[in-house]
Amino acid sequence: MNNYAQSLVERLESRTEPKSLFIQAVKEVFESLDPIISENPDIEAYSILERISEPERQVMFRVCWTDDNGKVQVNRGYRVGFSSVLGPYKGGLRFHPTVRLDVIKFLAFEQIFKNSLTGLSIGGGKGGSDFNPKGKSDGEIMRFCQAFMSELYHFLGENTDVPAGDIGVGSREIGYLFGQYKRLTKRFEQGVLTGKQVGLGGSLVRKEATGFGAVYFAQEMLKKKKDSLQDKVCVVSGSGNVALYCAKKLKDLGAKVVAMSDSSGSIHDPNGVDLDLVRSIKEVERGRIDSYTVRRHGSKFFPEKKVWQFKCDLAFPCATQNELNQEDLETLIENGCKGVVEGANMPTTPEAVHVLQEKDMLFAPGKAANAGGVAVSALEMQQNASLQSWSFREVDKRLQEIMASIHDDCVHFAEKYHRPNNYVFGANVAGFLRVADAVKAYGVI
Ligand code: NDP
Ligand code: 2IT
Repeated sequence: MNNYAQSLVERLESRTEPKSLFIQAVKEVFESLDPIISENPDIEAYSILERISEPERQVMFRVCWTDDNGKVQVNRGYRVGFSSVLGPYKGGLRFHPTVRLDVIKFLAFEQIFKNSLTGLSIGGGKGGSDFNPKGKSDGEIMRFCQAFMSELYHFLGENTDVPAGDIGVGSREIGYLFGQYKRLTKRFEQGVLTGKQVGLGGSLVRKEATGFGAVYFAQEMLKKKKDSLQDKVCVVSGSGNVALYCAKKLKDLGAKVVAMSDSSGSIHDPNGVDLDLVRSIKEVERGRIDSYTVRRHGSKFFPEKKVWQFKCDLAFPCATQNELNQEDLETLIENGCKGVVEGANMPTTPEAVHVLQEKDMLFAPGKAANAGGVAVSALEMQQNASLQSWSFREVDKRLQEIMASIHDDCVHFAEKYHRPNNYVFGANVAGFLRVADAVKAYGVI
């Protein structure tokens, strides 16, 4: 890594917890920037890296709510506004017991470059809580969302900060959050949250966008190699929003998804996973994935096992960070896997990414491949601002164009700097340059 970037990483490390996910994300971006820093002395002179790696603001707050037994519960809420040089802070909210400031900082940092890659006017932010939605009643979810928004609303606005969903937050939670925002502000400010229910200001295709987008990105990569998704055997980790619609689009394009998972284990279905059944278990019943095998002959459940153990051509990590490590990758490679496409944020460990690059395998980094979700969020903001609602076909077409354009930008910068096929490099450089230009253009603020 360039000396200037390295000294900054050391300074950040001295102020951060060990094994920080935020530092992992910073290193991954900075490592790509060597040639850019060398040819642009202004980056160091204007302290661009320092300004990009220090969040503009971080909010932490207490969230008190009452559970169904009348007991008062206390959680912690977060919102990190990392960069607003390209637009209002934009990024999801995560409700999961593992959430802490470091998790939100890493996600918000990734979001800056992802959002830049979309070419749309959105800055980078992220938020969430250590609240665990699992097993909670609908009333408990509503009361938690209302309590969370009662603190967060001070910091939001359609031109300031626009949250959406992430792990544990879907259109139900966004509905409760919007209702409370409206109640507190007395304003029907539709564009203040995205991922709303369709019919209530939500965009068609937002629900499907991240998963569909990841598959459109994979399709572009394969097309460049004169290949396609037809008959490819795929494994998809997770069974939430991103995983479900990634699997659906894979199937629509002729691939076969043979395994999916949740945090309790994996299911393997050699005949191809029945996606309507998974959707009904996870989206409607909010149940556990093992119940799939009871209803589907020939499938098997593997408690606590990951999907990387199964033979496949392509792997789609769509659950959470660092879920695919070097050992997992070696198993995938032994079984003939040719590539990894990240639907989740930073799901592949740095060691596994290194192996993928050494072996020149197909590798689509999350900040490029999963940008479809936030891109359609920005399209939702555009529709809300202009009081329009576009058809499924129209939004899907725009999503495909955005994913193809992100793909081409990655390829352009990878080739320009003699790193063909290196989508990590291409995505980091393309995302960074647009942000760096804006930081410089706006002066020292
Ligand atoms: P969901 O909450 O809908 O689904 C998450 C899935 O991942 C569930 O199957 C869950 O299993 C599993 N999972 C979550 N945490 C863990 C964990 N610590 N260990 C094992 N499994 C886990 O979330 P999304 O589908 O929205 O998000 C998935 C990933 O995609 C995240 O990395 C998110 O940041 C990223 N992403 C999401 C976008 C969006 O628009 N929603 C956009 C871009 C990226 P279980 O049900 O058992 O908890
Ligand atoms: O990680 C992500 O890009 C998201 N969770 C979606 C963010 C958004 O604002 O739609």
